[in-house]
Amino acid sequence: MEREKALEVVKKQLTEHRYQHTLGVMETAIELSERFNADVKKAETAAIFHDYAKFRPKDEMKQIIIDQHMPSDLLIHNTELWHAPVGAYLVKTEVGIEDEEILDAIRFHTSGREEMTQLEKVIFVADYIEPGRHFPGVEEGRELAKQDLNDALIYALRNTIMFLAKKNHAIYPDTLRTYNFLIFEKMGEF
Ligand code: DGI
Ligand code: FE
Ligand code: FE
Repeated sequence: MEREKALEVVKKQLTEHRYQHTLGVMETAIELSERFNADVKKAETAAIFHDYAKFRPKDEMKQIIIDQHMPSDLLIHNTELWHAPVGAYLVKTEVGIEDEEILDAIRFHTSGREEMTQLEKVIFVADYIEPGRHFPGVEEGRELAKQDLNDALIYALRNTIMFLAKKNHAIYPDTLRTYNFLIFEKMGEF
């Protein structure tokens, strides 16, 4: 889908603030794809649609998780996790995007997963470091992403895990699995 058309479609689903975030993720994802050899066009499309389901009513998302046999452990965890897999489903059924690599990048953009593709990593990191993000540590994430995509990803995961743990929130198992996988993989490098 052409960029202008895709942006027009997603804009209707988002607040102005979330739309500006989406533009930031798009620009960052294109940059990272060029730097780390992911498919630039797929990254653009995945970035544009990554938060497509962000403002769907919780009961609609819950029903989709149940009906589409998505992992049921999602239902006991933070509802903020739901828009990623539900977004992949809706982007396929409502927008008509069929490319499974793009849909997986949307599906795993919040939790991550073991053995992420380059495209999935690019979207995850771009979501974390886009220019509109302002939180302590974001600048270090941006610096790491200039050199090493895995290091930026580990950093984003570690910060998210620590942020949730400090607030006494549960950590979704896939988030921890992603972190552990990357750490073991990195240890294997030495
Ligand atoms: O949709 P965005 O705000 O752009 O970013 P996102 O898709 O990464 O969602 C971030 C939210 O998801 C944030 O409020 C924390 C929450 N979250 C991410 N990972 C986990 C999580 N919540 C729990 N409980 N466990 C997680 O592992
Ligand atoms: Fe998101
Ligand atoms: Fe986002």
